[in-house]
Amino acid sequence: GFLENVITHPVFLSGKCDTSFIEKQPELLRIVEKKDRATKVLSFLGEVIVNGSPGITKPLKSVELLEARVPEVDLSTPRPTGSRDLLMTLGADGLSKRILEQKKLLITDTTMRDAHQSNLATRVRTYDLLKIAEPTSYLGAGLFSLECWGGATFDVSMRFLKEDPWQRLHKLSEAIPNILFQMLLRGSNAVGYTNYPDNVVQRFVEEASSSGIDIFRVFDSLNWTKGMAVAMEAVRKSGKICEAAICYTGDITDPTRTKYPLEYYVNMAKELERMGAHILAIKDMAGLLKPFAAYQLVKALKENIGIPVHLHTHDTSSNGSATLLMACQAGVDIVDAALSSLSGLTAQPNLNALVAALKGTEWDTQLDEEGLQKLANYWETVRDYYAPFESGLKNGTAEVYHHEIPGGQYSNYKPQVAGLGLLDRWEECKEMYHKVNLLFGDIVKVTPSSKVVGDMAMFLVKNNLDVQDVFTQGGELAFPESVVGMFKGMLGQPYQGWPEELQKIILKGEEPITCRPGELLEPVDFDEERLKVEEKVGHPVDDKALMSYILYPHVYPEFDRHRLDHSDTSVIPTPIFFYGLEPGQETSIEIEPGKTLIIKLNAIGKVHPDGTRHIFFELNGNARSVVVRDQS
Ligand code: 3PY
Ligand code: ZN
Repeated sequence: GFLENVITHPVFLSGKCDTSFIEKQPELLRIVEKKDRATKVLSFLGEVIVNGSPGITKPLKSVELLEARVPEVDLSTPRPTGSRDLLMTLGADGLSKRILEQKKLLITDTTMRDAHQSNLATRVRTYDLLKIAEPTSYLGAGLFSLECWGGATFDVSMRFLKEDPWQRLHKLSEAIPNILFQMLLRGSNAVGYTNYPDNVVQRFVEEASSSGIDIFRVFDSLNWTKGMAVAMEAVRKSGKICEAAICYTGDITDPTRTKYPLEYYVNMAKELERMGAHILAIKDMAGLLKPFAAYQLVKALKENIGIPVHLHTHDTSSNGSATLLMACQAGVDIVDAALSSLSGLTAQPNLNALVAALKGTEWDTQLDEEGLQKLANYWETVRDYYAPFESGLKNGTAEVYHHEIPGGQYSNYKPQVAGLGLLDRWEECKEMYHKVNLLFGDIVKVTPSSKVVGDMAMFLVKNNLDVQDVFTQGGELAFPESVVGMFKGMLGQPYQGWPEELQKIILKGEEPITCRPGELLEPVDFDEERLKVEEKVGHPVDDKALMSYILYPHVYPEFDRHRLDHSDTSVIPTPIFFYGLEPGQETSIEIEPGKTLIIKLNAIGKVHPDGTRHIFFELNGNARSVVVRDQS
């Protein structure tokens, strides 16, 4: 090892050296690096083998999972040109016009973001994304865009997967240079759950843009356009495509739901067009846009605005495909769908089926059906790795029209409910979500406002309260922090304002704000924050890591700690990462291009009196062991 290298080194043996000795002998350090990384990986694997993965109560056996077959593409043939090449030549305005000129339906593939956010609790790892990236750039070259970043992926990748979201984006964009990359940006909430100062939102957009994002879908969780302006301007300034979203809620075809009629959406769309949107998105985050409503809405939007319309829905009810087809008939320009094996349920409708349905029609997508099937086959096998994160839904449910829980929240809400020990009252928690929405005045529910509704619903169920009790016992109740913040105005203003009596009860005398929260927040001093984080983690950080820290000041240092302790574990194959190895099982881990560790688990030692175990490995043929504390 390193020590051996040092004490046997001639300079060291001569005694003519001080501490600069090591610095002057770079080869010694290289050995440290190499040996260290293997040890770090082994310590991580030992941890997983003994104590399992956090949050996985029913682990699978990695040895029983199949290796996903990566479709073969002839990499010696030139990569087909795609939508990104078009953006390069036409610019954002030119591309927006070009979209309007074509008849075929354009498709965004959400497999790499919303589909797994909705169906697999956002857990899909960079490892699995990268393996299919290059084939996607060939077989999916006709896609309008790949939604592959933003939303909850930023947080979850660091918090639970212990990997760097910026590195994911960078590597994906290297492998897929020809298709537009799309991200979901929560307006002033960026990729977080709270309002950030304007200069943070601006800097975030700059970093994301220079890291490979081409289309920013910007929304506000209360449809408050004032809360979108800073992000939209930043996107326009970056030269990328500003796609502004109207979030759809309620039901325009139900005469009893009067708060959000068709005109409400048309007016908002016109305003977003005036604010500089290149594309208008209908963000139907819960899948509430029924097929005939979709026809009406798209038709009205196409008649009233001059920019392309991009429809995003969720298939929670299982009416999703019908909604897309009706939108198509009404003249929608682009729709979101997910590769079949990750589609449906709370995620997007089935992309492969949609392409087949439109074949030979005037909207024919001209996509490569066979190629897309190969991509879907890959994801079918990969999905099995993530079985513990499935939502448990086995079929679509029209109940979503009642509870209105967004697709991306559904697979999170259930584990949260379980975490509070309320799983036996799951039905009640869904019903309470509905009641809380009405209590709050029937608001737009999407991250983070949807999380606030969920927090309040769980709070009431947990404390055996009903919504009426808020009015009679409100004074004594310690409402969740997120609820107080929202009623204070920290997520912006809802359409027609907050219910006044309720707002008074929740704020307990505190005055709400009605201005843009970003105006009140001090701009972040990036140099100061950098000093803070560098002191915390003990090493220099780059601009992207600094941004991760500013957005997630508690999560980032923990993630950084993991990387120091265990090295970059995103290179570990997913079944091994989550479920470890069985005695006798072998795996290979490419820690960097051309550098592979062959690791075999030989045996798991007995528990020592101090609660630790020895885990015996073979690393590239040599016996190695690590000591792990058994937490059981
Ligand atoms: C997110 O903000 O992550 C969403 O997917 C909202 O629909
Ligand atoms: Zn969505």
